[in-house]
Amino acid sequence: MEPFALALDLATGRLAPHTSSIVRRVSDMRGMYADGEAERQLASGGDPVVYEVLQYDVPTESGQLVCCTTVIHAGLVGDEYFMTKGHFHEKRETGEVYLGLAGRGYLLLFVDDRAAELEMGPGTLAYVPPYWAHRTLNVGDEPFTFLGVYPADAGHDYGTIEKAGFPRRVVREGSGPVVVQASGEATGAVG
Ligand code: M6P
Ligand code: ZN
Repeated sequence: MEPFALALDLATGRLAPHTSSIVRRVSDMRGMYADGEAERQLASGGDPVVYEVLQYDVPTESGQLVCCTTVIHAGLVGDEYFMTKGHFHEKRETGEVYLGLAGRGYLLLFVDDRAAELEMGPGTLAYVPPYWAHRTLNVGDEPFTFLGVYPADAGHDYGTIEKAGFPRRVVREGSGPVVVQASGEATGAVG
């Protein structure tokens, strides 16, 4: 791998050039939102884009670092904010760093019976320790964008989240976000 420099637009999260991208719509996230009926209606209606990931690929080997940006659009499925699928790393002992670029978001994390949520905005540097599952979401009216850096051989384990879900959700109550237990019980107002 040769050294390289990319242009990162701090306002939009656009990375140029990028060599791969992911676009996830509501229909790509079946079963992940609490309100299944709202999810089905959105998916069979306009099926909006929930988030996009732009990445400059490097070899998937120990020592390499992936740099990617994520743009989560503003929106709700029922009362739950647009969010990423969320994942553990297949190599559980690898961590990740996020840097908030624009918009307002949350980072949800959990490991075993511990859960955490971190508010994110422009300039927030958030650390995902090894072993913790992580999911981000947009609680604002504008796109929430952030840079992520993680070991290229970390791998994404989505299956565990698809089966077990996250222990906490972030929903809109009135005009702002509230963190609730996945069962629906409030843990206290935030933001
Ligand atoms: C961040 C990083 C990426 C991840 C993306 C979307 O940019 O953690 O590795 O792919 O968010 O999250 P997910 O893979 O959970 O859909
Ligand atoms: Zn990750």
